Amino acid sequence: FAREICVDYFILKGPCTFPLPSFPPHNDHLLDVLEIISNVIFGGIYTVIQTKAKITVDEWGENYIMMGPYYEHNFKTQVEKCEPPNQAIKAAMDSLINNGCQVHFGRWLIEGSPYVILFDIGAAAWNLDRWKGDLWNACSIGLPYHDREANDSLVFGSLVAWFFKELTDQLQDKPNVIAHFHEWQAGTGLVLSRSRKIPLATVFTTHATLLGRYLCAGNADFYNNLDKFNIDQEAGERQIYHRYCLERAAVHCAHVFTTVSQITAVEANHMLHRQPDVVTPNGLNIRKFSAMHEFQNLHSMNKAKIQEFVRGHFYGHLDFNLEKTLFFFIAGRYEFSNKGADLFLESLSRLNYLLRVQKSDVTVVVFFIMPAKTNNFNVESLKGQAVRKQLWDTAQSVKEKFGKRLYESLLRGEIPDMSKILDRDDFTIMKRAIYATQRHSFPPVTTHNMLDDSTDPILSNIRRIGLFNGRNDRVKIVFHPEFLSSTSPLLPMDYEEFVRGCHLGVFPSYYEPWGYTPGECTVMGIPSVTTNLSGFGCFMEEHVSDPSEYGIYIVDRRFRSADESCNQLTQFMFSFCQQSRRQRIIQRNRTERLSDLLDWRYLGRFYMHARHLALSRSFPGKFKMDHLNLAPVSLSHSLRCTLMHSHFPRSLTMRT
Ligand code: U2F
Ligand code: UDP
Ligand code: G6P
Repeated sequence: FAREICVDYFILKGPCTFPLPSFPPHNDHLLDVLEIISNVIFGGIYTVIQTKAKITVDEWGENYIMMGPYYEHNFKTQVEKCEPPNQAIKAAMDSLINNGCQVHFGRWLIEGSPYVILFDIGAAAWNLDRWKGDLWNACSIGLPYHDREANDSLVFGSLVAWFFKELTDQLQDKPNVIAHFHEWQAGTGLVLSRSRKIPLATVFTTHATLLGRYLCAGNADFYNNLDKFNIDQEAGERQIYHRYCLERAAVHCAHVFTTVSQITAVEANHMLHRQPDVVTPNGLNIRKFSAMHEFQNLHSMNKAKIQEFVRGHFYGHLDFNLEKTLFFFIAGRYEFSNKGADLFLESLSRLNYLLRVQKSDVTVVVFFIMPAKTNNFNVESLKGQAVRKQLWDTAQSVKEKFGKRLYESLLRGEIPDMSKILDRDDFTIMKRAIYATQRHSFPPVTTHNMLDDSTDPILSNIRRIGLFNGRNDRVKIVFHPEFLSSTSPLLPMDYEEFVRGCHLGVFPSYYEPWGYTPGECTVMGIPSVTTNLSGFGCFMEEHVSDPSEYGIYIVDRRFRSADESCNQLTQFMFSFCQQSRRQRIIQRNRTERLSDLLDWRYLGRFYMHARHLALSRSFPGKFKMDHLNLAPVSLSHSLRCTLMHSHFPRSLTMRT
């Protein structure tokens, strides 16, 4: 462990009070870990499951299996079908299949290649009414017919519980099984398994509480009133009472309950009435480059791609210097106030004012990457890229002619008359190309045709603050209401490339149990803004003594008024605009050095701890905490040990 982590200890604050296991448990008991997720396609939970696979496979090998719903297309494109390696699993699957269910087994083609068991919800949906009855008998929760997601989760959960019954019958009391469920959609399987007394060690992780998400999105003063909400009534009014009951039941049925951050632990205590046993912070798979300059080069290459897009998008208005243009962005689920887009827009308006009155030569292009309802790219944005392409082609063809004539002239031993080397036709072509770049409107704020243009919160606020990409504006806005893809005709980059090409990620969330986006920036060496209401921001504040030195700017949204937070964010961005290129390069190097702190190789230990705790609670006769080597190890102690093995030059105190 000590040798795995290479973070200089003096950037870390005091000891972490959390007990960490020092070694994996003995494998004598042939444990199986089954991790159950439901309908997660994209977003943070997907990132957790996908990135954590590698270290879990390293720990458990063939005994680690993920379970989820079956989607034909995903199965065909991402899973390699194979036979279960374990006879008991095969028998349990066969038992379901012989009863008319469809269950698939394979390897998920991601890093670590974990095994997956996938249950076809549609093929088992005919059992729905009967299984609704079973759920009612188990815990008196009824599901309305119109809530498709809740009904699907019941079918999925019933299949999972049935599978566990068959599996544990096969195993008798030989190996023990740990089942780890994520989110309420998977929680039904946990509730049913426990009510049927199936011998499993269970863990339930919530990545956000249902009510927390709803209440915050509704503009409630959430954190000041945590203990005052009438939670049953609030859930009822939002017509999510049954979902909330499923979530709360899963939380209370689990042997071990975990959540992703301390701030969500407090929230869960109030919204779900159980204090989490373990906080399991979200990590990432850190890919280390052999040299610092490699990730700096990636920044440079990807920035050039963004600059190309900007050349097209702002054609006819390119009166700003691209070498002095900074790219900021916000990305994620489109929850306008939860993700802090409201605060961001207001601060951008103030930043624009500051840059203008200071007559700054810096321009900031801000990207909003948040999926909304659209019907494809708009004509103006596509035209921008076509115009840029045309100018490029014109320049190329004139360059060819110029080069050829120059070459021939040199062969004749003459230096040509530069004013005559191009003829009238060439000038005509160039003039036509320039005339085509005239436009009578401002460069568009959005790249797509929005379905709810008049009511869209980002667009409405842009209209209010008047940031329309005018010539005098130093802050320009591009709202890309779709996640990025390398096949886009407009901005052909995937998300990772885009992040690397930007200068600053801005994520001033109000409700953010963890928030992967700023962490992803960190590991790519891109500075970012987060808040002390996000799990990530609190984690950094807890462990790093001066996060802003390392390119993590934490906006105080807890103890300041909205206006003060807005000014603070404006100031962060304004100071950032005043940095020189050299300062930015140095800061990126420092940011990247924090990435070890976010590596699953270290953070995965909290998941290990949760599993051990679940074993000791569900099978107390077999597993005791001390058998499981759970002597408390403090974070700073471990990190201090690493000093001796540190591969890094310890230059962290260097100031820019
Ligand atoms: C928490 O975030 P979640 O992952 O639970 O948020 P979800 O709403 O489940 O994320 C999935 C979203 O991804 C979006 C879509 C889903 O709602 O809007 N989406 C999409 O629809 N299509 C795409 O192509 C890409 C995305 C929590 F809020 C975070 O703070 C935590 O970091 C996270 C992990 O613990 O859990
Ligand atoms: N993301 C993505 N493509 C995009 C924008 C975002 O794949 O164009 C991913 C991003 O990498 C991150 C996730 O969406 O992993 C958002 O996670 P976060 O925890 O910030 O928020 P959540 O959506 O889970 O609330
Ligand atoms: C990287 C590259 C440098 C480039 C710099 C631009 O560090 O290695 O060659 O000059 O990026 O930085 P900037 O912050 O101006 O995009």
